Amino acid sequence: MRETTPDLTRISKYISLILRHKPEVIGIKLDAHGWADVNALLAGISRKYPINRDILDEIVRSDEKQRYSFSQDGTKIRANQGHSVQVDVELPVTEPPETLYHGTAQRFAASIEAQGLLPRSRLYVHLSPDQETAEKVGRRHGEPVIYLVDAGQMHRDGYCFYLSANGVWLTKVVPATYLKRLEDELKQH
Ligand code: HQG
Repeated sequence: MRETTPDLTRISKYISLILRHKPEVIGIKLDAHGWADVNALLAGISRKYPINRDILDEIVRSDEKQRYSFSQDGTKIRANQGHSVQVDVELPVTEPPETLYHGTAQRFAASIEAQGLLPRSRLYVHLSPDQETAEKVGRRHGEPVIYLVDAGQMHRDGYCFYLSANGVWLTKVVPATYLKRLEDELKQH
């Protein structure tokens, strides 16, 4: 994943856990907008991994998905998207492109085609701007399948879309009627 050292990847995964899902693992709280105090985060992580502000800066700077942002004054940090905890990261409502993509695993296909896309443990369904990104997301779960999402029609029908600071499209649900499965081309490769 990350091209630098494996240790940074491990620390970054821990930071994702803290800033998206379980701040309590290091005894901190996120504020209503998802921000954590940088010093409190560093103190908490340092009980498990060697870290300092320079290392954190490097993790944030080099993250290939730009998962984290600092506040303007640099004293706070938050995840740009992906939360399961109820926070409002002030995502701008944004008009989506006509088509967005969702990569998932084959084994979820029947359920998705019956129920549509649901956020499951996260606050939103995550959608990708292109097929290639969706394929990578799907492969995290198993043999991938990609859905085309008729985001333009959803938008015209009144569904809200949000664009995260790192380019991930988010929406609450995608009813099955707006989904089209990209037929099994990927399996040929
Ligand atoms: C599936 C990564 C059955 C859904 C990525 C997905 C992304 C259903 C899984 C971000 C379903 C949830 C999010 C239904 C949805 N029945 N399965 N009705 N509706 N699902 O990990 O979208 O590396 O919570 O298809 O790049 O895979 O963590 O969501 O397979 O942007 O920064 O339920 O996480 O970024 O899985 O990934 P996830 P996701 P990070």
